[in-house]
Amino acid sequence: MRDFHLYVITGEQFYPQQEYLAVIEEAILGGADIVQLREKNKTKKELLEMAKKLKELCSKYHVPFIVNDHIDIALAVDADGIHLGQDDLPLSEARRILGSEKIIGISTHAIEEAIEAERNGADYIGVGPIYETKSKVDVVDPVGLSYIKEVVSQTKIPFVAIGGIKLHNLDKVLEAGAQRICVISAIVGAENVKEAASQFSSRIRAANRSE
Ligand code: 3NM
Repeated sequence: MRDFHLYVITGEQFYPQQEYLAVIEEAILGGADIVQLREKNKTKKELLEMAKKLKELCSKYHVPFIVNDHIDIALAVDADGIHLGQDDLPLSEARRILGSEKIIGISTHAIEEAIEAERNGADYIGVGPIYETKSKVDVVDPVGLSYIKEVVSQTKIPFVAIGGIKLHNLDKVLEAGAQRICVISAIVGAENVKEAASQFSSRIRAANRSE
């Protein structure tokens, strides 16, 4: 897996007046270097159409394209990988279906889950929600910065910090040890998506350089 630093996820509720492809293209132009399709209120048919177009867009910019939850859609569009939740298909099954070349990520909310994901061969994990978020329903309470520190000290797996990360709290997340940041609302819901992505990107890169 090629490394990345700014992971952007779709969220149609944040740009009701805009076309998702245009929003995601702006995010990529601003610096997003991995993209995930995650829409919880769409039919499979709708998701498949979105996935096809997003895959094409991401390929144009050489940005990996990940599908949330739906392994059939990931396979159908030859996505670069899949992102799983704790209650989705087990990692070993996903790996068997997708093979060793595809990226498999999994959300984790506690150190035991992070250690298990690493042991089971995930390519990366989500670490969150760091702060409160309205972008995911039924999510656990915020885990805070301490969870980032635990993951840094107890695992070697690449991770993205996620959940309520905004420009005003980004520095704290980076200082806690996150090198990769995952964002929905603060980027796709921004008035100027490209500018928001660009600010996230340059601050993450600067923090990674100064380590
Ligand atoms: N997963 P925003 S938090 C999709 O903790 C998702 O696993 C989370 O959206 C986790 O950047 C989250 O708008 C929502 O807070 C992130």
